[in-house]
Amino acid sequence: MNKQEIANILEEVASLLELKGEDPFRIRAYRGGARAVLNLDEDLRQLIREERLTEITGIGDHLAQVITFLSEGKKWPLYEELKKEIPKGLLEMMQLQGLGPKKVKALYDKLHIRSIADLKKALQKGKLAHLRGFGKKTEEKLLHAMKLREKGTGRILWWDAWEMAWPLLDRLKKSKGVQKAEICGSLRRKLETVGDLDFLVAAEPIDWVMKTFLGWGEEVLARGETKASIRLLSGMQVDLRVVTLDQFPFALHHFTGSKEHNIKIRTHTLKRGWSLSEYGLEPLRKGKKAPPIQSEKDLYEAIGLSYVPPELREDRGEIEAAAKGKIPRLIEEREIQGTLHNHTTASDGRNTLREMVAKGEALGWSYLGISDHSQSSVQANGLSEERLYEQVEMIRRLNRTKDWKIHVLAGSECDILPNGKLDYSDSVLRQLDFVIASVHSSLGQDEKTITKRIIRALENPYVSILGHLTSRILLERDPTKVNVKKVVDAAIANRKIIELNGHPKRLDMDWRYWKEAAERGLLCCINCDAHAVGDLEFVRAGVNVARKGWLTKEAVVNTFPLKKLLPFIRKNHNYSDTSDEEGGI
Ligand code: DGT
Ligand code: CA
Ligand code: CA
Ligand code: ZN
Repeated sequence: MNKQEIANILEEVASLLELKGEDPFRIRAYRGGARAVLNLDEDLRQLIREERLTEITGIGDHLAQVITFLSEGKKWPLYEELKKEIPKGLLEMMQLQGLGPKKVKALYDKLHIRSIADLKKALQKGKLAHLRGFGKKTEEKLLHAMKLREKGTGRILWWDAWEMAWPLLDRLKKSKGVQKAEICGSLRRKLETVGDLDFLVAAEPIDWVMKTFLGWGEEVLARGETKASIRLLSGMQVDLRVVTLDQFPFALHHFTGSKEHNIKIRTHTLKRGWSLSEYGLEPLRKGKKAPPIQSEKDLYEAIGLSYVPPELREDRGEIEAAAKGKIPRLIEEREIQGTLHNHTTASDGRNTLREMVAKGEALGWSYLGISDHSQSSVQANGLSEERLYEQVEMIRRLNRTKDWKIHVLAGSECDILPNGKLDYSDSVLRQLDFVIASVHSSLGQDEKTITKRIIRALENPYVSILGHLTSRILLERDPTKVNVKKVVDAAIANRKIIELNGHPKRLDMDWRYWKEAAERGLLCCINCDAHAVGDLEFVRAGVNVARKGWLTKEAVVNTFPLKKLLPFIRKNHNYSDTSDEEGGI
């Protein structure tokens, strides 16, 4: 069992105990354990081997035992008992927005609701209205949450799909007879959510790899000589196609998609006198001979196009650009020099300032911005002015110690209040190195109001960056109704940066807007919205979708070295105010 799977089980046990109304202390311990496992910097297996698990904060003797047990693939009696005792549907119900363990328990005890399907029926019959603690509002919320869930059925976040897929790819590659193996489909194109996993393999003979693959299935959905589909225990569908080495580049291109890209490419190819299929390239007139093709790059070249990276294959002008040799050199993860949207234990983060800084340094970044929540975000333990000043002072001191090479920037993720004012006064904001302004409340405002609200915030001279434009949570919460074009116009006019929030659940502003916005001069900052050290790796998810948005390093301010970055994030500051406090820049 890998660390994701172990964390999932700990989390599930915590939820099951919660449903039983058990000791909150115990529940918190399992939940903390799940997080600790997920955030491990070191290799889990090595920690187990060296019996050093208990050195990790949040993992005591008991948890260490459980984790060791699970990692060896053994059954954990407590988990098995709980699963028998509590209907599976209750856990699924807890994933609905607005339904915590107490409410689920009440529904089960009083109305015998055991699944989302039961709940839907009860809602339709208006049965919930009489239950204590379930008003009209809760009913509406639940109906909406259910609709969202149905819409999103089957799709999962790219990040989760990737975690699931890469170990499988590894196993395919090691399987007997396999010459080449690749991930295809939306996962390879780095789409924000993924419907199923697609694998392509070149193998000779094919029966070994086929057998291995079918063995992973909880259920075999389809099987043929060269293709098969299975369903994993998690419910995810996985497709496999096996081809010969000669066919591999053609099949790789075909199964990477998108469908729209494929259709356009085929039309383009026909016009040039060739017919392209998943098996090869054939001349329309006899006598013509196709050049040797060993890679996708050869394939694109043979049909008169420059190579199109998978992220761009969405039929958004990439074929036209490739025909003119105008595919840009897309941004790469290694070009990122730091990120700015990061939380610490001062607000709702799980790691301290020092821990976050140490991780930033370990990643080789040259700067790290700290942007805890502002005072109105009470639920996120937002900082009062006084606490913000203390933090700024702490950061300045930390920079002076020269304990780290990385430079820490003192900022804030300042709420944009419902009327468009900021949550701190200008005299506070001007003392910061940068300000991210974000909407966290009144998400239901109509388009005109919320658009005006955000534009007003962008007009504040001390705001540097607009955070997660639409506040969407992928597969969970719809984006706000903001008019993106107007906000982008305002950002450009006020010379503000818009964030590309790399949190796998956000990826906001959406990649579909970036190409045009950047062409018109908008600058991007790829952030992690990190609430723990492990989250700093979300930068990869941000870079993925930045690439889908055609962004190059010139359009992304956090590829700039510190000296070049500062004028962009503080351009309206009066530099004399901040005197020599930033020594060392
Ligand atoms: P997903 O799974 O919904 O996230 O999206 P994809 O793009 O992975 O779609 P999937 O798994 O149905 O198919 C994988 C690729 O196979 C797809 O991107 C392009 C290719 N493909 C599938 N069906 C068709 C088709 O009807 N026509 C063409 N030209 N290509 C197809
Ligand atoms: Ca797919
Ligand atoms: Ca598929
Ligand atoms: Zn936020």
